[in-house]
Amino acid sequence: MPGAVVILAPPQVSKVKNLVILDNRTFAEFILERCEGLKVADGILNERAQAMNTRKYKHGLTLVEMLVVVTVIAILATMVIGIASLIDTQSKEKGVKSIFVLMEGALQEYHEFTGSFPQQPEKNFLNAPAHSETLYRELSSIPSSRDILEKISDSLIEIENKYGAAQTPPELYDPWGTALDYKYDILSDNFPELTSAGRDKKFGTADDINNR
Ligand SMILES: [Ca+2]
Ligand SMILES: [Ca+2]
Repeated sequence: MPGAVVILAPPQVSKVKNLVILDNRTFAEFILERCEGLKVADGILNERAQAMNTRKYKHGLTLVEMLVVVTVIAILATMVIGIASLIDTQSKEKGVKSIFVLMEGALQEYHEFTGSFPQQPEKNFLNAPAHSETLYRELSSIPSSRDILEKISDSLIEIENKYGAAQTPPELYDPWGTALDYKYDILSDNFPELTSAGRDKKFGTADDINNR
């Protein structure tokens, strides 16, 4: 068409060529530079990972901390064992007092029937099993006393025979397995004396339990 203005499109320039022109470098140099950049970034990431690992190591338990933990566990275990032992002792002490109540009842019945308590004037804890045998034999001879004796657990009577010792008259034991001592002297005592050797199984020590 005559007189028409023809507008030509601007020449297409590739982005890569643009970079080459702007930075005045070859494409190969550009790629190499980018690769270097990636290596640097990779190095930084490695350093960070190492730093994190170091921090993790620091958060682990040191030897001193381990010792503290072990000590605390040992103290707690000792406390638990101590409390269990205390509860066991208290329960056995209550058991002894219950036996004394029954024995006193049986002794009262014996006194009602005979007008006196079984005689056992010797004061010697070494002979406690023999003293206990005397008491058991006497109480068993009176029906109303024997009825009360039968309420006492079999586990507290005649333990020595259960372990194969020579057959001897039965006697009474405390929950720790020591024969109960019995003493009554009509000339000096108002009421018979019953004694358990207590937890330490020895007579004459502070933990002895007496009915008086
Ligand atoms: Ca015996
Ligand atoms: Ca004792």
